[in-house]
Amino acid sequence: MTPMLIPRPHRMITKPGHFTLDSKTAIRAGQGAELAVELLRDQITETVGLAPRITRDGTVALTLDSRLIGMGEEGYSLTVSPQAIVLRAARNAGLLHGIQSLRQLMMTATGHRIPCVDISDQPRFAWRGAMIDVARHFMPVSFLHRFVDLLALHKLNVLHLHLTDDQGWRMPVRRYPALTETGAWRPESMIGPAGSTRFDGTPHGGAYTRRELLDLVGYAGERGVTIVPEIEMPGHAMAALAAYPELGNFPDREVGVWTGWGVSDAIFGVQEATLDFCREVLSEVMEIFPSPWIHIGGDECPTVEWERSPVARQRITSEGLAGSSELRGWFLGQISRFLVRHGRQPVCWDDGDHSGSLPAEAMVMAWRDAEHGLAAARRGHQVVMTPWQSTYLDYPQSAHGEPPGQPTGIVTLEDVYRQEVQPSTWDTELSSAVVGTQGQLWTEFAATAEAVEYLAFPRLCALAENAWSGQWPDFAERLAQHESRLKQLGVNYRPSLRYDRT
Ligand code: TNX
Repeated sequence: MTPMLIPRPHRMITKPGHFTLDSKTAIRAGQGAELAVELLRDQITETVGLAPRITRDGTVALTLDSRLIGMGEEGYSLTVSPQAIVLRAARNAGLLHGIQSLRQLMMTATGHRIPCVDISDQPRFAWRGAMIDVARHFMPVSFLHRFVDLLALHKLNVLHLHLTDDQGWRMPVRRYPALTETGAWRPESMIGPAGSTRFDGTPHGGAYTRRELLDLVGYAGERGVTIVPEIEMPGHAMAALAAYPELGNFPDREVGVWTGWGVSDAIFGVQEATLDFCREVLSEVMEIFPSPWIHIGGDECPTVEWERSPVARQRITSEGLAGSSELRGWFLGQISRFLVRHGRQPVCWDDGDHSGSLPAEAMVMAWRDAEHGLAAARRGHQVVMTPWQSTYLDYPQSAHGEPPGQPTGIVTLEDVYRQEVQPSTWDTELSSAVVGTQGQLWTEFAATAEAVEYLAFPRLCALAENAWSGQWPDFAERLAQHESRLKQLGVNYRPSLRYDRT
């Protein structure tokens, strides 16, 4: 059987013969490759049940060589011959990707025999990710580890963690303990779409500990995955307001952790104390997450409360803004500059960018459509393409046979695969603002890890291939083989890979 990888390597030649892994196989680590070697050893043990030694004369060799920098920060070359397996890269990230290619080869090998290949590989885009919303439904940290591993298998390198929203706050903050004591729990959840009148009657919630988040960051780092944390502001903030009503616009008004779905009018106020709160929270976020990028939300922020708030009106006057709609940009601009001062790159959803008040360093996620990505690129921002039409994995993947209780709308495997990450109509300079793409797993209608996996796969396989290597006619054929890997890992993927909308 010809081995087929996902994502498709930039160049891969299959040769006759094979390398046999057995109890005598040992791994040799070149200088700087010590960390990657640990991962390879674990992968060999997990996949074929051997526990190779690490020696100076092993026949599986990992080498870091800066002369390979022509293959980019994440490129690698992998040669399997009957005598040896040689993996080389300029950077650790490249070695980690090469290990995943080898892992895929091992997973489809018969009798520990790895077919001879010659691979040289590197990605099209630097940002290849998935976002998971752990606010609408809390996901156990063990699942996040598993999910990171599945991302790494597909050479996806970003896990964007949507940690806060109206329905729950999941990150502990030392200065504000009520965020997780109060803000992480809701009495029940809505069944059905926004505005539904049915509720499940059971409390829901949960929060991670600092230790758990630090361990997750470490685990992801060992696999070449960056965890990008998101703290939502100024909208989608009801869980925080439930814990600290004084951060809102009407402190005397009771706000609970929201049990419904949709967009709420209850948002952060623009008083100095609230901005201080956001900066304090982000300081603790930066302690836990070394990511160069910190996401501050910025989406779906109705301004009705600001229209009625004397504090907001005063802020509009003192800052010389045209009205309450400009306050959102002002708020995000303030917080973005704080992050920039701390050496981090702020990220926000495209509707947070409309008034042009973000610093140029801010990165924008274009979720409404590519046009909004273009607008952000014109304002000088880097852009991650996240259009709902092709990256919202919370939508069902077909019109038939999906579990009940899904949102209306369809995003097929093919919609994901065909996304034009750099639209051909953009001129070259603007196209180069696009750093990549990611899939969105919003969880209003996915209450369990199994449900999330079902939505994620195989659509993330398609996204990974599009982001790493582009679109290839043999994707369906390769995916059919890849299914056996998902099976081996016990992934609850959606079988019967139909492309159509019918
Ligand atoms: C819009 S996209 C949202 C989310 C929802 C999602 C459901 C975006 C930045 N906001 O709050 O979960 O739609 O598809």
